[in-house]
Amino acid sequence: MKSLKRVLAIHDISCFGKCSLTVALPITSAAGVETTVVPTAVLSTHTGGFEGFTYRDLTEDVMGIVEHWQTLGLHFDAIYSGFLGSFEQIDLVIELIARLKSDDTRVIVDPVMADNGELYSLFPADFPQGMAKLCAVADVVMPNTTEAALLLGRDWPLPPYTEAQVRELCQALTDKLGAAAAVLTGVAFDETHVGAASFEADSGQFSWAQEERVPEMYHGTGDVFGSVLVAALVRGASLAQACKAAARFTTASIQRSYQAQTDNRYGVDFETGLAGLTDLIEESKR
Ligand code: PXL
Repeated sequence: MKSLKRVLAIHDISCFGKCSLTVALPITSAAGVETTVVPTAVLSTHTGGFEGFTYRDLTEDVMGIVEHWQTLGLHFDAIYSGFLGSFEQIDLVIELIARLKSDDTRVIVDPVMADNGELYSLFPADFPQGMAKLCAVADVVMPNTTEAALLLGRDWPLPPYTEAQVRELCQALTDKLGAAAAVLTGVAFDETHVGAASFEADSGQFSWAQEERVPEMYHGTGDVFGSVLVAALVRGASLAQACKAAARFTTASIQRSYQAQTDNRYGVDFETGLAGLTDLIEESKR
């Protein structure tokens, strides 16, 4: 038997609302990938649309966890970071990567901080500069179009986009941030489809995955997409294949929640898709 691939997921735990670790853990595990976690904070809910949520910061615990693991000599096939609550946490994750990364570890950074043209209100205006520092140590950066614009210090380009515009944005992300590859989410070429695009700086390979647009926004979909992307990459999919699998799985999850008419803040029904996830990833590789 071959041993399982191992991912380290660094996100908060939003106890209710299906995002960050409550999404990353089940999805990567269901994809047959061992999931190790560093929880950066515990919140009663995520911050998108709920009032009065609790927030326990776990910044102080992170380095102790890392130092213990260093005594164990653990190997990670991927390190996947998401929502981080402060500049201090960004610096800690940069240090964690330096200490735990091996030559063959893929570092995937989702610079969670903005959507729909706006920085989330809990972050200061210079937060994108901190995230850009973290992106510089990533193999793959995974912003949505708003985050990409903030990272590059540009205005948010209103969708729909042209192919040339998306390619230029992806290339600028790798050129200016120093990451080897970029996956751009929230990419729409017309009114009825949406998906992701990917670009690899070394080969210049650019590709995209488009799915039918559901006319509703749901919380946590970036984390669903990112978790499938990471699982597919460590299972040997190319970046373009991993994007296709992630877009397909995320859209199917959104469609189920849209049909069930659940509250947008409560996340999407990814659970129903878990049993078929490994097959979906393997099919994307053919
Ligand atoms: O899904 C990203 C995310 C993760 N964690 C927390 C959040 C958000 C997005 O708003 O608030 C706490």
